[in-house]
Amino acid sequence: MVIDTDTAQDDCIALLVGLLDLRADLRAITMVAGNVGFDQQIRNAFLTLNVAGRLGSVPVHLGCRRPLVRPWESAENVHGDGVGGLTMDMTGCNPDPEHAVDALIRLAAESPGELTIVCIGPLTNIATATVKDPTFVDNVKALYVMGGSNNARGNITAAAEFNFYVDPEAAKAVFAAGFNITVIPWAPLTLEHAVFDPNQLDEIAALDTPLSRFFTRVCATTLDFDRSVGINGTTHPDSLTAAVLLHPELITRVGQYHVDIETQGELTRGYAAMSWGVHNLQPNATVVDTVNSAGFYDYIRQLLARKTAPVIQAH
Ligand SMILES: [Ca+2]
Repeated sequence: MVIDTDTAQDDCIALLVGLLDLRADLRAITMVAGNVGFDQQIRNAFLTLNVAGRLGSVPVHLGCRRPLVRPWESAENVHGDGVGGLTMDMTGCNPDPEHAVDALIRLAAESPGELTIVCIGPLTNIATATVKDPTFVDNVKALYVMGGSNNARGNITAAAEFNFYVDPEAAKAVFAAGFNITVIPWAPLTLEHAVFDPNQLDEIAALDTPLSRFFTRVCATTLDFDRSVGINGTTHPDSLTAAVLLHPELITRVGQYHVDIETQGELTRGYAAMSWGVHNLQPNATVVDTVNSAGFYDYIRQLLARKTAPVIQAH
């Protein structure tokens, strides 16, 4: 697997899933413009590699620094810097010189039909790879895409979820390209099944491992934001996306949908129209409707209970 990420808050937890789950074979981390400033996202990825004790073992490839046709918009009002102010000495933490789009194309071509990409940021890199290499779609086994809402509320606007809103043209292109896609939507799935409540956050903090301390710090800013908008806990769509790839038994119901992305709407830029089979549209995606939320929480808690050995002291 590869994780394509705009690394901030739950992206970091998704990276931990890819780095620490014994079922995962994480070949690369690819970076795309999204949540917070691009250079901050790079630092966040290396901070996560460090706390996992995996610095130097997985390459970080830098990808597209802005959406296909629109200016970049951040979610820094939600996530701050994405890691709760953590810093460390980045000496020796160098991204791989190969561009993320080229890395995605190469990794897919090296093992046709075997690579799954966990897409937890805007889909700019994936759309670009699709344009650059006509064989990319067929070489990729599957995309697990965090984005959109299934006939439910957005987050950055009433209609739209952030990843699809930031680069709607990329999202539209990816859903039209013919990939085998599984979608992990923001609402209702994340809001109903992937929010850790205050008791669960206390349990995680009580683990008092390097990973649990990292989790608490990284999620603190987003938790403040979530509470300000009426969500009583931390939201985990990205780590859920990685988790259900590795543990499909966590999924309790899916549906087949035709998914298309609004690029022109006056009020609905980035809206994902998820058609449920009655509009004469061929399904192009499997959308996860429900998961075992207690099982997902237990999985993350057990992951964070592991004792890792960070190489560099973070502050
Ligand atoms: Ca993300």
